[in-house]
Amino acid sequence: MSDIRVLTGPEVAEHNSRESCWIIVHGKVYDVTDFLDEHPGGSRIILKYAGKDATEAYEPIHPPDAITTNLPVEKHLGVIDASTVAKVVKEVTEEEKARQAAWAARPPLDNVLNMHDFEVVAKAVIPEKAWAYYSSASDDEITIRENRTAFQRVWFRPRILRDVSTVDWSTTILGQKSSLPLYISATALGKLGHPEGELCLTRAAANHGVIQMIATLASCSFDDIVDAQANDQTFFLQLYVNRDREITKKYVQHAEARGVKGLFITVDAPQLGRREKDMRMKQVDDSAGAEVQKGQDVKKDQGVARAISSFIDPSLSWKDIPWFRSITKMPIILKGIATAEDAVLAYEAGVQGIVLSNHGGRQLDTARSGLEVLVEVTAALKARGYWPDPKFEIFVDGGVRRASDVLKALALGAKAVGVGRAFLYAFCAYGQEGVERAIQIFRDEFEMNMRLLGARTIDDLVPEMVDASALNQHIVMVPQDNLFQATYQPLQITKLKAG
Ligand code: 173
Repeated sequence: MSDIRVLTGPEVAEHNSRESCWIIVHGKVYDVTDFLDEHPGGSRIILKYAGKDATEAYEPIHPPDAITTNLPVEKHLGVIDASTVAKVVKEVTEEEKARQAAWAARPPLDNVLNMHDFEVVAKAVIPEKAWAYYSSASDDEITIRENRTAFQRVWFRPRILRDVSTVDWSTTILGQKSSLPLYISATALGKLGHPEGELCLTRAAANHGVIQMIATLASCSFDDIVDAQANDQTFFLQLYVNRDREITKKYVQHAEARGVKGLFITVDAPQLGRREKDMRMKQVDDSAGAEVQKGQDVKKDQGVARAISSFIDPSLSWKDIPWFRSITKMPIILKGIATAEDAVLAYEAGVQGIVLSNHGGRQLDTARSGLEVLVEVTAALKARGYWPDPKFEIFVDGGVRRASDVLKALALGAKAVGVGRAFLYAFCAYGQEGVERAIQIFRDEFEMNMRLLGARTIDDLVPEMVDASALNQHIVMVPQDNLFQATYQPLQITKLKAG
């Protein structure tokens, strides 16, 4: 006889209050009453599902094992008898109808010619909440725009008559082969935008020899992603450091045991930036909240990302680097360096690389672009005799949408660049196939641009191939990037309540 308790829908439905709150997730029933105030996203969102099935809301935002690891076993009440749960005929909202229509009306993939096209399609087909979370950046969103315009302040100095009948843009990143001089950078919560989430990236990357950086806060679990590994593909891991270092240690060592080839520690997010598009979406949600939540403590103003980021340790410091070295043999890379001073400290701390990044414009607004920082970093490292050093690689991310962007960063000394949102939007719009198409587009652009630049291999990309003299001039006339201007959605201001 099985001792697993089987519960019915009406039984669960009785526990629909702050005093007794049960929820169903993936067919199992949990008593979360005592957990309400500990929930990083606030109690209100759980209370919305009190006595009900919360799976749909839970799934994109939590790793599959979040509930089982956070809730003591005695709160795992049993399984639900599915036949007793009234099938909720979900009302199809106007927003949902519009999205379904947009999905059906997506242009054929062949019509997608560049990364901006993916962004337009993604915006039309994903839930508003997902769009708000992905596209948002901090404060006035100056830095996210600067990430694009910085690339436009660097101009090419192409060389001619160099027999470019064959060109080769393959490279190595931290000693790992890569078919392109870029990697898929970490972005969180992939299932908000596509039901298969980050696995779309994994499968496409495997087919094209591209390296994927797995995000700590991916919607798919780390093991689901690594289990999908094919063609000997390479993974890196992006790490948010937990206040509980034992958790971090276990996670890092598990990743190493599973063959991950580089540990990218995020160092620019001791607290998450205020992303107003995301926060406004939360206000919309809240105003639709149920009576049961009125007057309860809610972390109202945070948006999706801030709600789930409370485990990140703001006390992380340079003193922790030797500890990381002691727990793993993976190369360690600091992601989020924004000055020459810190690049020098990173080199002296003995890490294997740095990512010059402003977190896609999502952290400190008016922080400079990674591309601009690159120029001062290479100069400072060179002046101290630290660089070039084959054991220290410099990466740049933020705003990369074209192979020409990548080539500029490489000419200025980057080993490779990270591409986050562009691939995210590709899978939101077309799943795995979208990511494959995005990689193909990058490949076509590399071929053409390297020929036109007179670079046969990555080694031919030298500083003399670019004019970066305007890079740190923040007020200069730049030609408009028409596609970007047309697809980029400006911030909204608050609306007066209807009287
Ligand atoms: O940029 C982000 O949104 C991000 O890095 C993050 C951090 C914590 C939780 C979710 C996402």
